[in-house]
Parts: sequence; structure tokens; C-alpha cells
Amino acid sequence: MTALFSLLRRPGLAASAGLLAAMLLPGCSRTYGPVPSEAQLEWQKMEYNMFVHFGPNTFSGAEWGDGTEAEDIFCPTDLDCRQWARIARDAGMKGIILTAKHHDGFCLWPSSTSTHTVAQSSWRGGQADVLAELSAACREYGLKFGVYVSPWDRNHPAYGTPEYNKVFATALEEVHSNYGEVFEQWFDGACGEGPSGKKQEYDWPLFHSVVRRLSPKAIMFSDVGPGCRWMGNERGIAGETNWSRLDTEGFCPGAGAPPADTLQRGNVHGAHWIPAEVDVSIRPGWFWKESENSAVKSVEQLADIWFSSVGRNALLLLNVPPDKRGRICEVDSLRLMEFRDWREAVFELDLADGAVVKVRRVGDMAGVACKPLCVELDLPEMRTFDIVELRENISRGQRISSFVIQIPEHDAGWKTIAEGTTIGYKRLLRIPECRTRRIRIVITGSYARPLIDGVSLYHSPVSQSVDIQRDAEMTTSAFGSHAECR
Ligand code: FUL
Repeated sequence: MTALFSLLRRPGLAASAGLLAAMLLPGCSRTYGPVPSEAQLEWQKMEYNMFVHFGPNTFSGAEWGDGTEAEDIFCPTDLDCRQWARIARDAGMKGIILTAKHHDGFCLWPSSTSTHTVAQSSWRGGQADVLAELSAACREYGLKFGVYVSPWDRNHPAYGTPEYNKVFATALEEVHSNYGEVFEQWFDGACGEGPSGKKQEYDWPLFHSVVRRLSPKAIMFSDVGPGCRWMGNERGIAGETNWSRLDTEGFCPGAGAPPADTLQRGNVHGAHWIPAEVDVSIRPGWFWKESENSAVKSVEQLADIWFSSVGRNALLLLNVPPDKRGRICEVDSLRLMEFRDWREAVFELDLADGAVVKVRRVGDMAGVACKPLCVELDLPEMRTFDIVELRENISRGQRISSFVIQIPEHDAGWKTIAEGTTIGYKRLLRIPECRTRRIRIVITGSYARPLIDGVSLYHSPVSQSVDIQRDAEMTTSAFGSHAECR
């Protein structure tokens, strides 16, 4: 038995999420496998960011422009990046990532690398710079600023030749030199044929070196990282098992990416720390369309997405596309505030507060090879909850591979009310509503000493009779039919 556990076996230690972490950490400095960098840890703690798709497609109605759109098509009548930032902040988001350049090649900044930019548009006399406006707005509202710069470019004449890689590297230099700190660089995996018919061979090492040099703290997103990885779908659903580790040897973004189910789950023994980011749009499409004003996701759908992203060890990047004015529509902004209210109501009161915590090894459990670690919470009184939140201290690596949640059964023995695999930064489980004074989390599988960072209990404001299988079922019901959207 380690000192750690004997310390925790002393009776009378009151638990709170933070205290549990503080108690578990001393004496455990050894790492297990790859660990997150400081920047990756900070990034993970952001939990919830805004994605903004904005460009010629906003005006043409396309999802993928072909690059032949006249520059004048980009003409927001009332651009207000401060409104985006205010809404993101009020919604509880911590950063904004803007499509500085989508696949149509149109640059929202006056790039020297292209003739298809805001500078060639007659909008604001060619003097506009959306990146400058958004980065200033992010600073004003205390948000981090990030960029999506698509390597696939359907406009640039050099696309499909080695020359294009230099062009793209210069575009990255501009974006990472002139707009203050960039917290995340999004590299989309899409890669099509250029006008010359040649497929572009991207020079990823060159692109990465530019970002590393100019924005050393920026998290680089792609199918395979290196900072964070795509989750393998655009429906908002991370794998129930989700390791923040990935093997990237032999893979590259786009067609050369690992299979979707690997991106969903990560690799249990993966060589690199590459946590998952869940990108999903609040609307059916990525770009604003009037016809989709009535298809903005409901609070219930956003709540399901919260449980299947942030609640599964991933970061949620929710796309909220501005309209032709250059403003976020009322319907989207209202929904974001309703969703914030829902989260505040659910997560405001931690029903584990004041519990006495005991941590110890428990006896043999059927089907479990080694003695499991048990974190038992003795609550101050009978409490009713239907959500359990578990947190693992990931700073020393992700270790836990399985757990069960149990409550006493008729004062003799324990009954399992939920079970799961990975925990990671945060794991949220919806369980059938239960009323009890005692609850325990039994870590039945871990590759090294498990480091539980905290346990919290919550009660949904309006108790939904949630079936534990529901997350899987909602995959089709919530996203299969837009008719269900409000
Ligand atoms: C995809 C793109 O092709 C979509 O247009 C969108 O930008 C999405 C976030 O990534 O790969």
C-alpha cells in the first residue's frame, strides 16, 4: 500500500473536486506514456470554443466554393466581430477559430500570396481585414484567437505544384505574424485536384515549422495532430472509449488519415499525446444559409453533444456561422444562451461537496485481474443525482481503462449502476436517477497507478428518464432528420 493510499484511508477527509486532486498528487511524480505539453493541458481546459465559417460561401450558399467566385461576392452589410466575441464569451466559450481561408482560396485578410482576398473585393474599398477585426475583438472580450487556413485551395494558380507549398507557408507566416497570439491552427484534411489536374503533395514539415516558429504555443489540429486530432465525424460524437494518445507513423492528414474508428478512440498505447477535438455545426451546414434558420440545433441536441464530447475527454468546437450581414443570427445566439443556462443549471451544484472520501484497494472482483482501486464517497445526507463526473489527472499520462460506479444495495454489498472505459480529462455519465448516501467509483483497469482528479455528482434540473444507452441512440435520432430541429 502506498503512502498515498494510507493517507487517504484516514477517516474524516472531506472531499471536494479540488481537494481530491490535491490529495492524490503528492508522491506521484512518475509519468506513464506520453504526457500533454503545458499548452495542450491549457487547451484541454478550455473545453468549449466557437468555430466560425465565414467567406464567399456565406453569400453564394455553397459549402465548398470552387474558387471562381468574384471577390465582390464577399460583402457583409454590417460586419460585427465584436458581436461574435460577445456571444462566444456570454455562451461560456473560451476561444474563436475563424476560417481565414476555406477551400475556395478566398483570404479574409489582405494576403500578399493571392489575388483572391478581401483586398480585391470592393467591400470597404478593399481596405478590410476580418482577421484584424476578430483578433482585436477576441482580445477585448478575453477570448483566445485561432485560425483555420485550408491547405486545399481551389483558386490559387500554383495549386498542384511544389511552388504552392511555399505560397501556403507564406500565407501561414502572415496569419501568425500580424494578429497577436494564435492559440490553435486548424489544418483541414480535405485535398482535391488543382486546376492543373495534379494533386498537391503538402509539405507538412514546412507548414508545421512556420507555425512552431511564429506561434510556439499554438495547438495544431489535423486528422493526426500534432497538437490535437479530428474525432472522425462531424456529428459531435467522440468515442466512448477515448484515449488522448495516437500512433501517427505512416499516416498523414486527409486521405492518409487513420480509420475513423481509430480517430474516435485514439490508440491505447499510442506514441504521441494527441487529444481529440469534436467539431460540429449548430446548423446542418458549416456556412450560414437562410433556409437553415429553422434548423438550429435544440438545447437537447446540444446537451447530448456536450455529453458525447466534453463528457468523453474531448474539446467541443461548435460552429456558429455569421449571416450575410456578418452577424450571428438571433436564433443561434438565443440557443447558445439557452444552452449556457442549461449547463449552469445542471453543473452549478456539486452534490459530492462535503462528502467524506476513502480511497483503498478492494478485494477481488469477478473478472478483474488485479485488485481494483476504490474511491468511496460518504455524502453528508441522502442525495439525489443522475449525472456522475469523473476526472483523471492527465498531466502524468492517461492510465484508466475501465471503471464501475456502484451504490449500496439493501445495506449489504454494492450494485453497479454504470460502467465505462476511459476517463481522461473529463468523463460525464448520465445514469438513472438515484438517491443514496454512499457511492463508489471502482477503477477496475489501469495501466499505472490511477490518478483520480475529482468526482462530482449533479442532478438534471428536469429529470429526463435517461437510458444509459441513449447516447448511442441519439446519434441517429438527433442528427438523422432536420425535421426534428426547432
Ligand atoms: C471539412 C471541410 O471540408 C468543411 O467544409 C468544413 O470546413 C469542416 C470543418 O471541415 O473537412
